Parts: sequence; C-alpha cells; structure tokens
Amino acid sequence: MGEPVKAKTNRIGLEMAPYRGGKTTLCAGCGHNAISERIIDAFFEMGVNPRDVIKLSGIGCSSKTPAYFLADAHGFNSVHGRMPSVATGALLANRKMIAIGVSGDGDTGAIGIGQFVHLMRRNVPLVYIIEDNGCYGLTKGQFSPTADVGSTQKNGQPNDLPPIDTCMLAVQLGASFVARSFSGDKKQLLAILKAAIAHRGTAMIDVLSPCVTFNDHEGSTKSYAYVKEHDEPGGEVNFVPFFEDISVEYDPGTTTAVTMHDGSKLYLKKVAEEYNPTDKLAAMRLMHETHARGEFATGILYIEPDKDDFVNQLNLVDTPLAFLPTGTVRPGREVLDAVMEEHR
Ligand SMILES: Cc1ncc(C[n+]2csc(CCOP(=O)(O)OP(=O)(O)O)c2C)c(N)n1
Ligand code: SF4
Repeated sequence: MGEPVKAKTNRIGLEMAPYRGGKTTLCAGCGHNAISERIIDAFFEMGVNPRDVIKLSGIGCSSKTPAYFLADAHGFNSVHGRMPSVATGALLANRKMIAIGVSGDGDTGAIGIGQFVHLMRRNVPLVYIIEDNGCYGLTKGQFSPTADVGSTQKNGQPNDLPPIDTCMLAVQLGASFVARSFSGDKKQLLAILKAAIAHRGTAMIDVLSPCVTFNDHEGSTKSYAYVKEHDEPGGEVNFVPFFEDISVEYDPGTTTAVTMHDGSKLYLKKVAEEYNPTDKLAAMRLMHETHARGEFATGILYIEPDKDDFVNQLNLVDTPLAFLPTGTVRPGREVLDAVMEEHR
C-alpha cells in the first residue's frame, strides 16, 4: 500500500476546507458562484486565517454568497444597502479584522448609494466587491442603476436611464484601490483579489457577473456574450505577495510595478504605454473612453497604496476597542468631570 495522499496545505498549514463554505443555492451558471470560487482561492493562496476575517453583505443573490465561502470566518448579513455602516462599525470595534464585503449593483447603486459614497471617501480598510449583473436578480430582474441605456429586459423593454459607473464614482470619491473584472476571467480576478487583500484601505472591485436567469439574453449589455465580446483588459495583472520570492522579470518599458503597503508587488503589464494606474485623471479618461465605445475596461484601474485609511486617521489605539476593559472605554464620572473642567 502506498502512502495516503496528504491534503494540500497553504503557508499557514491550513487545508482548503475552512476556506470553503456551504453549498450554493444560486442558479447554476450564475456569475456570482464563480466569484465565490475565486475568493476561496485568493484567501487560501494568501494564507489568511479565515478566523481573522469578517465577511459582510447586504441583501440580494450576491449578498447571499458569503455563506458559500470562508466557513470559519465571522459573518454578518446586514440590511439592504446598509453593509458599509456595519463594516465600518465592525472595523472600528476590532481593527485587527480583515474585512470583505459583498454587495450587488442594486444593493450598492440604488438603496445603498449613500452608504457607499461615505465608505469610499473614508477609505475604510476592506475589500468591497460589487457583483454587477445590471439587474435585481433576487427580485426577478428589474433594471438596476448600472444597467446601460438601451440594454433590454428579457421581455424586450429597454432601459432609458443613464448608468452609474461605480468605479468612476469610487475613484472620484477617494477609494485607494479601484478595479473592474469579469466573473469569467479566473486569472485576472484572482490576481486582483489577492492584491485587494494585501491593500490597506478600501479596495473596490466591480465584477461583471451575468445573471443567467434574468439578464443573459441578446440585448443585455451584462450578458456573458456581451461582456466577453466587449471586455477591454488594461493589460495583464500579476501580484507577488511579500512572502514569495520576488524574482519575476518584467520588461520595464511595458510594465508598471506598484509596491504595496506590506511590501508585496503588483505588476501591471500595460496594453497602452501611457497608462499609469496611480494617475486619477488617466483612470477617469480610460473609463470614459471605453464606456463611450460600449466597452468595459478591466484590470486595476486606479491605485494609491500609501493613502491613510480610516482606522489610522482616527488614531485608534492599537488594542481593538472590543477588547479594552470597561474601565478604559467608560472612564467614569470623575474623569468626565475633569475633562469638562479643562474646557471651561
Ligand atoms: C429595504 C428593502 N427594500 C427592498 C428589498 C427587496 N430587494 C431584495 S434584493 C433587492 C435587489 C437586489 O439586487 P442586487 O443588489 O443587484 O443583487 P442581485 O440579486 O442582482 O445579486 C431588492 C430590491 C429589500 N429586501 N429590502
Ligand atoms: S437570479 Fe440571477 S443573480 Fe440570482 S442566483 Fe439566479 S442567476 Fe444569479
């Protein structure tokens, strides 16, 4: 008898099992399922302990997906469009958590747009994923605010309102990592997710994720066929975490290397020579131009690796607030009186 086959473990000695979740109840072929698979791979390959992770969501088919990855992580399935405030609270209570939020284009772009705006401007340290299918999947396919003008519903009804480009909005508002990808592009999405996990600040990723049941027909601009045809990758994205030997050779003429907060390296092999992902205006121009051509620019669109995140800006103590003794977080009457006296 040969040796029993040992399960593959990652750099912290964990097997894949705690990175997986429950069995999906979404439609077969839904783009959201492919995104969950990539999230599992990214956390496993980065060697992040699921017990250090909090996964958050709003309401929608997309917002159900945290049940399908990282079974051992903490989780909170919040109210429709309200995940950003819950995430902000959780991170202020425990700054050591690694946070991942999953939302839909309806959850973010419609009911949750106010919360989204403030999350982006605060640069709250979390990976924020929009699973973007241009419709409200859970409530049977009504247009969402990311649906393009002229895109049709299954019954042929065209959408006549202009879309919100969540990436453009995020860049404008101050998010320090903004990317767009496609659920069907395994390699690109995995590299972006790994870089997002390493990033310190808001990493906003809009992932085009077709809804096979309500928005995958001819006439939809969020169908598999349309997205495949109009995906305009901004070049190859490669991410080398700090714990891997950085020995990759890149031609400096065609590649930008961005050093992340923790020393990891992000290599962006550019299609357009002049594209600089740290240039806000260039990112906005790229999104405008591709949108005008009916295309989706994918890849890392904008990055500002050293921007201070919200937790640092607030100058919180190093010990998570949740672990401080009551006497420290509620100092009592005498201390309060002394503070008041100081300000008289
Ligand atoms: C306060 C509130 N309003 C409306 C709803 C109904 N509702 C549930 S999910 C949803 C939209 C989901 O769309 P999206 O966020 O794009 O996610 P998807 O299902 O497409 O993944 C709506 C309007 C709700 N649950 N709560
Ligand atoms: S209805 Fe659409 S978004 Fe919801 S699970 Fe089915 S395919 Fe996915």
